[in-house]
Amino acid sequence: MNSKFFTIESQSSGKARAGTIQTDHGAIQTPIFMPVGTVASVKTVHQRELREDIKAQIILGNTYHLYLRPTMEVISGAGGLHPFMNWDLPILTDSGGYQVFSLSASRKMSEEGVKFKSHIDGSLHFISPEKSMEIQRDIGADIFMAFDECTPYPCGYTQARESMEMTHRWLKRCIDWTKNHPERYGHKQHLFPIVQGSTYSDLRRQSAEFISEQDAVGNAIGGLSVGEPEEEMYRITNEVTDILPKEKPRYLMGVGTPWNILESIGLGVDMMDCVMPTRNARNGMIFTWNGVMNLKNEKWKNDFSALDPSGTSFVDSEYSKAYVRHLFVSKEYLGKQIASIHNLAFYLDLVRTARAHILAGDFYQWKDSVSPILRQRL
Ligand code: PRF
Repeated sequence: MNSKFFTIESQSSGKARAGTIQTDHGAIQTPIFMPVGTVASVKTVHQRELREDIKAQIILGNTYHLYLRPTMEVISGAGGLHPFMNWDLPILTDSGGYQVFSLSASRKMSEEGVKFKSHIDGSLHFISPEKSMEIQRDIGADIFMAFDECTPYPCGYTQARESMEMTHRWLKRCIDWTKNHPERYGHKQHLFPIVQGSTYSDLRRQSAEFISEQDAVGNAIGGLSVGEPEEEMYRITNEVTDILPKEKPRYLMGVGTPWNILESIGLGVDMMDCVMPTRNARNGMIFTWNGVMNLKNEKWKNDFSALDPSGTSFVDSEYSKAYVRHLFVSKEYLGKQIASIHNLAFYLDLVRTARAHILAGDFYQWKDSVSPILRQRL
């Protein structure tokens, strides 16, 4: 069964690989970028645009947000998140812990789980590893994440070790719960464990070995892109992908810029997600093969050329730079929508092109050729 979940089609001379993940809601061609749809909505973007224009193959949802609102009563009542939001391709959910720490008004963690106050109405809640599994099962995610603790950066060695050890104990509880409870909606739901260990090589090694031993169908790398220097992120990613089983997909959580994505693919990462394309779009920043553009800039005022002549989305040819600048200057919602569609289409084009070069056997040469532009500091 495990071998069918992920098939590697090509492994280039380095660690980059192209493959296919098979879920009951369809196949995912890797390497893949997964748009973030935190509250059952990829902000400003219709499901139809995601599917038909952007060509997203899988999107993310968040346990923390969906549990608080609209609540599991509503999502279960709808028959799960797929029918609720009318998205019939794969969905991956994050487990909640990471969002509790970044969003809730206050929280208290113990071995048992995390008590927290809702960022919406201040109400009190408790999520344990078991509860997180139950919620993600009820959401109907095709891939769901283990309940972990993401250490901040910087993090002292002892704290990083104790946190990692608790993440491992929580993982065992997630696996136990999952084994003892049936799936809800008739489609397969797969648990991915998460490697932690901050920036300490020995902890990362220990965590990657422990996670590998659990024999899940896929594995994730957490605790990165939390403020550490980029070189540290690449170093740890490289050390962890050396240990995680080659024949299973590897998901680097919350990464990153277009350049971070290409570097990570080069280190053997298969799946990535980040709010950057949509969040930056709402601030008027778009990513293109010719570098980043700030759409609010005066210099586009009278530029009636296409938004992005090298872009793959309909918005790139149908609207001009001057028009989209005008929408941003006028604070029109449509500006945010056009920029979000553009950025997601660019991120999907980026990973699709990376995949094509892996299959063609020249991924690393191609990456070097686009690095002068894509490596620009934001
Ligand atoms: N754990 C979980 N979700 C995450 C992270 C993590 O470490 C990160 C770290 N960049 C993003 N999202 N569960």
